[in-house]
Amino acid sequence: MVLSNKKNHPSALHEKPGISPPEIISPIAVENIKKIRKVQPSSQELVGGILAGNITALSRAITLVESTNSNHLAKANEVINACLPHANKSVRIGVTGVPGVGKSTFIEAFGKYLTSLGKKVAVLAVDPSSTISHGSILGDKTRMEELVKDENAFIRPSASGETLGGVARKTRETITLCEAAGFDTIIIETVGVGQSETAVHSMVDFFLLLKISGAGDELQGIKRGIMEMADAIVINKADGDNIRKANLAKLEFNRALHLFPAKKSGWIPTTATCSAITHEGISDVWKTIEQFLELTKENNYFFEKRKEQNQYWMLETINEQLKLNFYNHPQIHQLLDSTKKAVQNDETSPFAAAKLLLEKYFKF
Ligand SMILES: Nc1nc2c(ncn2[C@@H]2O[C@H](COP(=O)(O)OP(=O)(O)O)[C@@H](O)[C@H]2O)c(=O)[nH]1
Ligand SMILES: [Mg+2]
Repeated sequence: MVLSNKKNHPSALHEKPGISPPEIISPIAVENIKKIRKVQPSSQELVGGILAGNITALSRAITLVESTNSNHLAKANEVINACLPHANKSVRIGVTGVPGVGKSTFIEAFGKYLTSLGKKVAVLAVDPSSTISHGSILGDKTRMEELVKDENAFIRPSASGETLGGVARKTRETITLCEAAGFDTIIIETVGVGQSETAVHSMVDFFLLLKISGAGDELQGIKRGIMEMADAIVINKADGDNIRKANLAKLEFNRALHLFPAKKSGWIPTTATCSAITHEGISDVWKTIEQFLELTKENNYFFEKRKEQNQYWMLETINEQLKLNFYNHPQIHQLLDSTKKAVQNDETSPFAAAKLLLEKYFKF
């Protein structure tokens, strides 16, 4: 009885066959989109786009720079060479400091201040550890919420790579592309661990060291080399109860900086305090950089340093390529493991083994 009832009275879910709806996505459109996606823009098209300030073209070219595919790299080189005459008209600022000091928050506040002055700001990062942790990329994006939305700002997280040299080369080339796209202020954040500061120092005009106040032991644990590289030391988080301590830290750093030999630039490094949260002192950091630019352009140091940096990067690229070529050579790759073991077991000296491998490599 139940069954027959169901037959006569179809369930509420039953639908009468009506007019069938048109397909939402036409298969022809899908094919067309696929075709467009496959057609990569030529290097001339990319260059044209970049010079017109097109962000999509800029991002695509950076992706080529970051690629490991040799065709992509060849194309990237074409694009970079065509962009070079249009690059160079910028100020490049490096920002370093230990994790947690507030670099990303500072860059957000500083970047917003610069765009309010009508500047076009590109933010890049050198973080060779990001391939492992991925942490800083996520951190940066959330710390720079306002700057991400700013149409006069461009934020590109760190290129991934196995070596600092690789990441640094990609960042160097990305600077050229950003400048050709019309970005006049390039900010490069570095994680403040390992050797990344040295790499960043060698690609910027002005090097800013961010610090926070400690418990009166400001100078402990700070690497001498980093203080020597700094053009300005800025004590961040100078807000709330921290202001007094930050001012004391500033005095202490000021005293310490005077013990270093004079810089080739003729610039005397400055100390200041700021708060990336309240924005107190942020505009003063820019004033300092302007004074630095005025001095170093007048005494020509600015231009000389950029020339030196170009040479340095040529040599670094050669070193990097030679190393990669050696270690990626299939026969060397094979021999390396057994030779390493032989060295470990004292069967041969490290120097003799290295010499043998190099001799073999140059004969291949
Ligand atoms: N009170 C205060 N906190 C800050 C300031 N700048 C950054 N912070 C906080 O410090 C933490 C680390 O900041 P972040 O920008 O990620 O540091 P980074 O690792 O150096 O990039 C975050 O919780 C920020 O909100 C500041 O000027 N004042
Ligand atoms: Mg950060």
